[in-house]
Formats: sequence, C-alpha cells, structure tokens
Amino acid sequence: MALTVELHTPITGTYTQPIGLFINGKWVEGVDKKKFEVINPSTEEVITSVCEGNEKDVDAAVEAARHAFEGEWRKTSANKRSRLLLKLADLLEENLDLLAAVESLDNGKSINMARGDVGSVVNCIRYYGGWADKIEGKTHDIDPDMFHYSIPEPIGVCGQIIPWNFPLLMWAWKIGPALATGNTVVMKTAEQTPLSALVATQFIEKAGFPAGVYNLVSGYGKTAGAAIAAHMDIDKVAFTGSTAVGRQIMKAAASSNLKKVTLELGGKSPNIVFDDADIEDAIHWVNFGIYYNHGQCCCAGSRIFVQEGIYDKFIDAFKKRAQENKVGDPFADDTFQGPQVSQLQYDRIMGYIQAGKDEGATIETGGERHGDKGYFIQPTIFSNVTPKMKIAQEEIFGPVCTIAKFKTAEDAIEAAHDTTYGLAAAIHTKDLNTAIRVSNSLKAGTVWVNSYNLIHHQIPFGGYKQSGIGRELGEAALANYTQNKAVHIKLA
Ligand code: TXE
Repeated sequence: MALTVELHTPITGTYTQPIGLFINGKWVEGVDKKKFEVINPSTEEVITSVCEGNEKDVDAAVEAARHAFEGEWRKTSANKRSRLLLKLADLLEENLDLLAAVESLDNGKSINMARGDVGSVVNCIRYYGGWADKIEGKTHDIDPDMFHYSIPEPIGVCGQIIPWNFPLLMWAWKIGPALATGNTVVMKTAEQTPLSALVATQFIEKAGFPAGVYNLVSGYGKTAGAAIAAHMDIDKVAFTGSTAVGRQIMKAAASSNLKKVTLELGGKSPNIVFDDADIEDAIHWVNFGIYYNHGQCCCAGSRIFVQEGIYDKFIDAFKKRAQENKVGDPFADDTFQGPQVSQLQYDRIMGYIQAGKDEGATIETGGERHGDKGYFIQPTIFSNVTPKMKIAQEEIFGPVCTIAKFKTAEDAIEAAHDTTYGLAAAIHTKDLNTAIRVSNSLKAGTVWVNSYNLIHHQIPFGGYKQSGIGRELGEAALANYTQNKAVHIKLA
C-alpha cells in the first residue's frame, strides 16, 4: 500500500501527504491494515483516508520506544538532543506555509491563525531545544564524610494523547519537553485531525532522531488512546482533551502500572469587565477571548461578567463586534472564524444553543447555523442566564458565550468561581489595585489583565480545580518529564 497521497490546498497547490503510522523510524500501514476517513469541515467532504493504528500498533510503538530509551537515546548527549530539536525547529519553520495550509484544510481554522499556530510550534520546539543541555542537578552540603547529589532523570516511555483544536501546537507542547529531557514518545493524534502531525513527522525523520525515539500512531481514542493509557510498559501519559476522558485515563493509569499522569482538560473561564475599563479595548479582547479558534479553546472566555454601570453600553457594542467577525472559508485572507471541527462538535454546540433557548435564556445575537454547507455556526451571545443553566455550567467549546451583570468585585469573584473548572480568567480595568487584588483571588491557572488568550512558550499553562494536573510550557513542563534521583555516597 502506498503510504503517501497527493493532496491539494489553495496555498501550496499539490503536496505529498504521508498517511502511514510512524513506528521505529519507519512508515508502516499498521497491523490490521485499516484506514479511517479524514473530513474537510468546511465542505463535509472526505479529504483522504489515513492508516488507523490500534492496540497492536501501540504495542509495536511502545516496544520501539522502550528499545530506543534503554539504548541509543540514553547514550545520546544532551547537546545532541538539543541540536536535533533545534534542527527540527528549523525544518518546521522552513515549511511553515505547508504546515499551516494542512492545518487549515484539516481543522478548518483560518489560514492566518494556522500560520500563527505554526509560528508558536517552531518557537516551542526551539525553546525546548534550548533547554535540553541546561537541565541540572544539585549537590547537597550535609556532612563532610558524605557526598550527596540529586539529579533529574527522564521518566522513560511517554504516551501522549492530543486533541483536534490545535493539532500541531499540542503536538509541539507534548514532544518538546519530553524529548528535551531524554524520554521517548508514543504520540496519538486526534482522529479528526491527523494530517499536520503526519507532515511534521517527516521533519523528525529528516532532522535525524534515532529510530524509536518518536513514534506516531494515528487512531481512535477508544482503541489506540485507551491502549496507551492502560499500557504496562508506558511510564507516563500526558493528555489534553475532555474532562470525562481525563478521568478515564487516570483510572486506567491507576489500575495498570501507576504510570505518571498529567492532564490538560476543559474550562469555563470568566472574563470580567469593570466599569472603569477602556470599553473598546475590552470588547476587542472579550470578542477574541470567546471567538478565537471558533470557541474551540480550553481557556475560551465563555462566561462574560460586566459591571452594571457599563453593561447596557457594553452589550450593544459587543453584539455589533460579534456580528462583524467574518465567518467562512478558512483560506480567505479576511476570515476570522472557520467551521467547527466535525459534525459531532457541530451537533453538540447546536444542542447547547437549544438547551439555552429551552431554559429561557435570551439570544442577543447568533444562535443559528451559518450557511448550508460545512460545520459553521454564527457567533452567539446569551443573556438572562442563571448560574445553574446548562449553558452556564458546561463547556460548550464553540462560538457561544453567556453575559451577565455584576455589582461589586466580590460578586464577580463569587460568580467566576461557580464552576468545577479553573483553567483561565481575565479582568478588564484601569485600576491597578483591582487588577492585582482580583487576579490574586481568582482560582485559575492563568489570569489575563486587559487582554486574553496570550499564551507563550516560556510561561507555564495549566489548570486549577478540575481543569487538570501539572503545567505545560516554560521550565515547569520539564518537571512533567523528569524524576529526581538522590545519590548518597559515604566517603572512605
Ligand atoms: O474529546 P476527547 P472530544 C472538550 C470539549 C469538547 C469535548 C469533547 O469540551 O467538546 O472535550 O471533545 C482521545 N482513552 N475538549 O470528544 O474524546 C481522542 O482520540 C484514551 C477540550 O473530541 O477527550 C483524542 O485524541 N484516549 C480540549 C483526545 O482523547 C481517548 C480539547 C481528545 O478527545 C479516549 C478537546 C479514551 N477512552 C476537547 N477517548 C482541551 N482541553 O483543549 C478519546 N480519547
């Protein structure tokens, strides 16, 4: 079976798309030789089919990753690991347009946003390339007759399961710190969006990573994903996705080999606008906070709270702003919002919109499908929402937000905390005291002041409460992929 196909995007023209699994440094078709279809969310048409990995392919990938971990990779110097990652970053950068076009085709995000994503991918891989030879241990001055040191060592074989909302960026956030610290990887991409990671894997090959260090299994969660979570020879699993699946992964880790677990899960993040905020600026960030990436962001600012003094003025201007967001073809230069990723996500979001209507909330704008082909949904704002409504409590993961009034900072904080999640939050104010006091009170892994969605590879990202365990990005992510060894030497 040919393990590539020729595909077309408006940006690149025809390009060669790998469709195989990448195991032990080779492209393979998978033990059962099955394939699954990849759908273009803008047209609902099949783009291509790619090889489908299952439990047996995960076994083969783990065996290769174990062999590399105990062998060549353990003997590879930190400086060499650094150079490999830096080389990979260069190759990804040279192919930025191709990777962005594939991402737009497969995921539906606008080409400009996809370019931004791939730029962040390059920065992330380069950043962790920089870390690889700067990971140091400590000596401990305790007793003149002893010599004590402690060192961070890699954990081993890491299973990594990623979602479809930022397919290539999540790939980079996972492999960057894992490979920098000397682990080996079995990566499973989301079944909705396998294409960009397959293209990027060609550059892993080209950069010259030893066979088995990085393995890629495209496939479904219930088969390949579950096999990773329950595998007896995977030492650590890192997951980004729904809270429900996060729980299953922890359970599978606990009942198999107690592999280490980090989770980056959902959110229902509050975006709080105070009376003294610069209204135009706040509207820009509130709009970007919810509608960026079509609302398919774990940190989406989906619950908007506006202080009573400016509420009426704010809601009128925000409605206008939301209506101006250009919804349509991801490859058009002025598109802000493309389609939702899949029929399933489209149905889930339309289900939430219906639930909001049924529970008596008011639609200020949107609430319908956009166009008649593709999974496009109008930017939607609900008001008159009470805290216990489904749309106020559950992650919608689409271009839908709720807006409510508050009186005092204390009321806003109380409302912000009325959720099981704690991923992100934002405050808009000109008062430094309000900004700092409210930021310090919020139970959220990230707080933005007078901005939103500004995520940077140097800064840790992750959730309080049920939004996750552990932190990605920054130096903090290195701790997810290392374990400390203490050595106590009694001197003669
Ligand atoms: O997620 P899943 P879905 C949230 C968001 C969205 C909802 C459902 O609210 O509406 O989740 O999306 C793999 N064992 N987020 O159904 O199922 C799956 O193959 C192991 C938030 O797409 O969690 C994919 O690779 N793995 C989020 C990944 O898990 C399993 C991003 C995510 O899919 C598995 C995405 C299993 N039993 C959705 N079942 C974020 N935090 O950014 C599925 N998977």
